[in-house]
Amino acid sequence: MTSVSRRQALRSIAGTGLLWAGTGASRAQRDGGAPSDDALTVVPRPAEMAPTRAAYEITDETTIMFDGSGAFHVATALADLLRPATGFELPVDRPTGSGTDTISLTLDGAPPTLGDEGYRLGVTDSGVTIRAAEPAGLFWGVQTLRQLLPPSVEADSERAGPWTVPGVQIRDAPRFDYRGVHLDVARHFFDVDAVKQYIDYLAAYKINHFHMHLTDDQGWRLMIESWPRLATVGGGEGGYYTQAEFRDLVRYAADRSITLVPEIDVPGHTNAALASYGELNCDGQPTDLYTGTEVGFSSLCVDREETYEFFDDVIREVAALTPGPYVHIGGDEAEELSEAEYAQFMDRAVAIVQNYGKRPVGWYQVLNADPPESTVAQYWNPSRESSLLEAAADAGHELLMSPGSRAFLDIKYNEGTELGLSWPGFTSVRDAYTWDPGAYVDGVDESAVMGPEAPLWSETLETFDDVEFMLFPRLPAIAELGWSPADETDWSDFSERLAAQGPRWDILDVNFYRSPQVPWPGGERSGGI
Ligand code: TNX
Repeated sequence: MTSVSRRQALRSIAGTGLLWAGTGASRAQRDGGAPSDDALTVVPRPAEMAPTRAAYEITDETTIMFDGSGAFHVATALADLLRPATGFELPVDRPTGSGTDTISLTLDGAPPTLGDEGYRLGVTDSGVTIRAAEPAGLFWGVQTLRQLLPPSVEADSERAGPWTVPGVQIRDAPRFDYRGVHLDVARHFFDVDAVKQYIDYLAAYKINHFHMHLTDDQGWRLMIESWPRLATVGGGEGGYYTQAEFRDLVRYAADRSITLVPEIDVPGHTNAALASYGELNCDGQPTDLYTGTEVGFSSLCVDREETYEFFDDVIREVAALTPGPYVHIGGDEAEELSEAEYAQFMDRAVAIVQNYGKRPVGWYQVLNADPPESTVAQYWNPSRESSLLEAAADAGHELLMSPGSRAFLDIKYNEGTELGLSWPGFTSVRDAYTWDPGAYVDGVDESAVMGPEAPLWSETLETFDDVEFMLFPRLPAIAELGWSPADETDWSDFSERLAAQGPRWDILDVNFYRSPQVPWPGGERSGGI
């Protein structure tokens, strides 16, 4: 780590009262050097992190203790994570005996200031303790512990230790309540196993919302029992999720502290629906299935009652499948409609979502229909100026920040990237990291921002290898912007911690982009992008 970043680490700790009695900023002078934070390459960077001289080695004597209902499933997740590579038994148990040689996960005694997702993690010579107010906080603490261990802990078969956790005291909580990543399964379909893998990646970087773009011109990917042809016809050759499969994904995400946000994109981006049911078209005739990449050419027929019966049925089923508070209704690029027609449709669509007890989310064009204040608007323009967004923030709307030139994970890294699009230019890893979700659009205050979300559109992505190549290493960049304090986000420090993730991805066999901006271990920095 550079001296600059180390200085920053000390400053942040000093500024937040995390220096331990008897150590203090003068420890370095007193005993000839503070403990090094070189091993503390955690991404996203914890809010407060102080290296200590302790170290704990996980051995075949280690027990995982849990305290409090809701902690058991996190303890099990930790055991599942550690057992393959260590080969240790790692029994999961309630607190017993001496309490030494334990990794202890407890919901007891956490200060309320930690919030729903915060945690404390402490390492002594005899064990590790993670404390949180809620299971989500414990789960994020476990993700931090994972990154404190050597990269080989990620292996799915036994590796040589030692499994040493460096001494550290961490107090951590996220900057934003909403840290999202999206996946477009409509342009290309990704099956349940692939999506679970994707969810695992999000969880490792403390992303807590997974937005699934389930429908578009090219495909309708979720079985709707009351309108089955949407999936069986509109799914085309790619396929769709049965409701049982989708429920499984919702549960898989929830087990990892991630809320699934389903998107049914209307009234545009609907060719797959229009091809499945003629009555959704103004002329009553089904369209042909479509596999191209144009946008803006399709629309539900806003003057037909069938359109609203269809949408009501769809949202009823989707709302029943997803326990989270949000249903995303798209609303982008409805270029076939006049402003009045668009508003006529959206007024009713938003009301339907609310009627099923959900909070509507729309791409920011939804603001053209003047929806109720509880509607969340997702910004995706590259521009830093938007009078529409400014007015929405003033009117009390909450906003998600997904600027196309920074947060879109489907944009090419540079002109040499074979996959991806380039409509907003290129987005290097550094570009993905060096912006502030709380201060991106002029005149929009951070208080109106729910958080960042990184969309991954799949027009050009046919395989899961392709998905991984665009996701890594920009996912951790956006994740850190969502989690870490704004004044702790420093590119040079981040790029070094990011570099330390590379060996983990190699072991996990992730197809990541080895950006020359990042000083990967063993690699030469070439100064490119
Ligand atoms: C814009 S962001 C779109 C998508 C494309 C994407 C490609 C938004 C609401 N619409 O339809 O897939 O750009 O980068």
